[in-house]
Amino acid sequence: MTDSVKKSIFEHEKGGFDIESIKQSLANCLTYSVGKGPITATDRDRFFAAAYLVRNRLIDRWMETMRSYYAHDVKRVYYFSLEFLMGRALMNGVHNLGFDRQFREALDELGINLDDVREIEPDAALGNGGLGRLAACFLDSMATLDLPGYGYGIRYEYGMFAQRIEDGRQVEHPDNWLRYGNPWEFPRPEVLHHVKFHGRVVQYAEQGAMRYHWIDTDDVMAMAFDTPVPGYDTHTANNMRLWAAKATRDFELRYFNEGNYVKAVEDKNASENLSKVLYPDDTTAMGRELRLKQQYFFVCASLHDILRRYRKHQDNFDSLPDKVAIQLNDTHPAIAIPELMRVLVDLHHLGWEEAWTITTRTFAYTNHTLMPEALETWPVALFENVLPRHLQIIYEINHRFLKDVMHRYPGDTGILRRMSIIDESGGRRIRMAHLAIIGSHKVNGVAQIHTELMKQTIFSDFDRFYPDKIINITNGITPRRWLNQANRRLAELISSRIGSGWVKDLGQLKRLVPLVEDTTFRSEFAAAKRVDKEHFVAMVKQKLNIDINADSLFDVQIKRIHEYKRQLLNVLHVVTLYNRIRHRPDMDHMPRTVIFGGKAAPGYAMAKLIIKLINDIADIVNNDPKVAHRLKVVFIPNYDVSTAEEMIPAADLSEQISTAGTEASGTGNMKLALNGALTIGTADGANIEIRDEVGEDNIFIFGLSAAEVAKMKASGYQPRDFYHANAELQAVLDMIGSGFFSPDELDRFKPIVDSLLQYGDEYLLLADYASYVACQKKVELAYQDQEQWVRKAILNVANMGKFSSDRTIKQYASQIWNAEPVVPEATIDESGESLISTNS
Ligand code: NBX
Ligand code: IMP
Repeated sequence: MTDSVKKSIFEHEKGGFDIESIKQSLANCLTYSVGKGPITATDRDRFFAAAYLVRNRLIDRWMETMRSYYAHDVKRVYYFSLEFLMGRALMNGVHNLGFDRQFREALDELGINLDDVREIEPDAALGNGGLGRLAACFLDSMATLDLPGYGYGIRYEYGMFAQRIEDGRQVEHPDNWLRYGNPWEFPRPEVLHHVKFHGRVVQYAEQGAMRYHWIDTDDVMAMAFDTPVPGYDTHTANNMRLWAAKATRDFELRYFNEGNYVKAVEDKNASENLSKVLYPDDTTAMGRELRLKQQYFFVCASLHDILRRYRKHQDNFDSLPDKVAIQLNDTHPAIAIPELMRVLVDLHHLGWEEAWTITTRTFAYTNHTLMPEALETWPVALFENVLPRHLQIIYEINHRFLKDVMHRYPGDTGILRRMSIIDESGGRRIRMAHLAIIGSHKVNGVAQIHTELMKQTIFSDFDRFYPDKIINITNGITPRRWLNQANRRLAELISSRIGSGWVKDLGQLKRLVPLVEDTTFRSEFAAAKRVDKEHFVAMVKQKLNIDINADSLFDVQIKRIHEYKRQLLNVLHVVTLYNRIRHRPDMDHMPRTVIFGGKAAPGYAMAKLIIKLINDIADIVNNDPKVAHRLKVVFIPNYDVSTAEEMIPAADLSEQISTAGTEASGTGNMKLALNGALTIGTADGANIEIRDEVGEDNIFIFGLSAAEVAKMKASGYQPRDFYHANAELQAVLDMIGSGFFSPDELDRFKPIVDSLLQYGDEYLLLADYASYVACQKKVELAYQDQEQWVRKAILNVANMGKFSSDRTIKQYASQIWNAEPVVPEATIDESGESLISTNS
């Protein structure tokens, strides 16, 4: 290749966003990066070429962003999370770089079908649900707002399992997402950190101070993989750094020297297992040693990486909290608190008090759930074995903390017991939430009601002890992925009327409010929804061979399957409608399609049985000639980020029906409302704030409030009273319990009915049933007046501005991180000379 050819390839790669450059670049990437020509290339090859094309256009921004952070020596924000549910990156990259139209046209001109290429990309599904997707939305917002924000986590080799439905049941399949390679990641084999486990602690006095050494450890290496995170319509591209476990060299040598080659390779495998798989449970704390090791593994590597970066400019730790903010995504990374203490005290010989001040000023903790089974605790004995020095440090933190508590509440032993990091009831366990609160300067809940309940219930002692520590920051979602990308039709309609400023400033959607009076706008809005519904109809036909009717109300519940989210309450309503149709077939029944999607934790038998129940009901209802297409039930398999992007634009009704007081916030509720679905929901989580924004008339709220739930539980809730008082409810439960929907196994669903009638109905389905069914009737009446319905839908979209994750992130930046945006500038001049020293 001549130099001039090389140069022209390079020029194409760096940059052009016009159609010709994109076409040229796609050909170049196919040839020089994938190694295929146009005749032999498969759709996968074309996907990789497209990915490299996008990636090449990101790299300069990414490097310039990193350099400008150094140049300005800015305060960096580090989001520590065991989960990042990123989804696909291709169109997000195209979109955030702002060349959607050119990209589509270029592919078109080359005769390449964009959908075929786009759908090759596996989702990056390194998360379970809300908590993991929130982390992904936050990365998008931090980059878009030019905040120096880094994601730190684990590069799981297997992400969230793929769900298949076989004979109506969930079957889990491994998510081998890296099989064909990941074009977005840059391996950094030189960025390696030692992570220690097990071993023992020796202590000795040195110059009048006690020193601690953690020795005889089993070590694992953490190797960095970097992924650029592009902001929308800005030069900023931030970094997400994920760690993969690698065996240490000396580990291998030990056995090789003993001549035991096979054992060496086996043990190498064992240590590399650390980053093998994501734990697929989103509400139950995992008391497993491997999970604890995953947590420490990524926390240790990340902290060392951060301190290395910090020390390029600083020779002591005094200004660490002015340069570094670390946000703990739930308690999963809370071990970072004793780890930073260990580094400062044991390795750098700071005094305890000084180290503690630095540590608490650096960390902040977000709580995502009040569910008792999700609150992480670890057996002391396990900790002692895996992280012996950290256990000592936790004891010291606890000892000093309890001394302060004792000072404040002399003689109150109850409060010491309640607030201690160590739970002494039963086996001794470490309460990670207490550690996280004590070691952070701010703790936040994720919606107003959630934060209030946190302060009144699980953390009430802490709220009294640290009056301004616990604050609320209501969740949000990125409007880039969840409207502008996922719903092109609606996005373009909106932009045609109010411009595209809303994409970065979602409050501008308010300018749609006057357009509810505009008949053209209303009919265009309805038409956009209609086309999205038809797309969904085609998808369901193709994937499931079920015929659904685009004229029916699309009633959608998509989220993890969990008893507290009450998919079962929705099911009870479905069977109620079925009975009404069966018993009065000649009456008018409004056509409705009830659509479910969601995964159950593999070990959660009740959730899996609910999936089977939905599918068994679907089989009967969908094939009953009496129903005559007025009711359809569909379970969409393998609900993930990409499926969500397909389903959300087609929804009319959004089911957000958790027992009041159980759903911390919810973010699916925001995505659906932003896409013009009306919500039927309880006064729970962010539903309450959505109601405040869109107005009572444009949302369907039913059921007990959180306070009423608490009161009913306290006064001895009797689900059977509700069963006996309501004939329709009774009929529904009797049908399910006696095998109407499972003629091949009559008592299949008895455990479900028993959980309600025999075992106390923990989530108060029966108490809310009548109110839910009545509310669904109101939904039907509203839907029958299409003009009014469309007005309500528009007002939902128009009033969702608050729920942009940009607003959320600005609040974190000002109320917790004290971080400022940095507008990156090109720091490399034309000749390629760096303008900033890169000496480290
Ligand atoms: O976090 C979710 C909540 O359930 C949602 O209400 C909320 O909108 C979302 C984002 O804030 N929580 C979640 O996905 N997982 C956990 O909360 C969780 C906590 C501890 C644990 C496992 C999962 N051991
Ligand atoms: P890290 O911050 O050391 O992980 O490096 C990330 C990126 O930041 C590097 O690939 C460089 O592009 C840039 N970078 C690293 N160190 C320096 C520095 O000292 N000055 C300017 N840029 C740097």
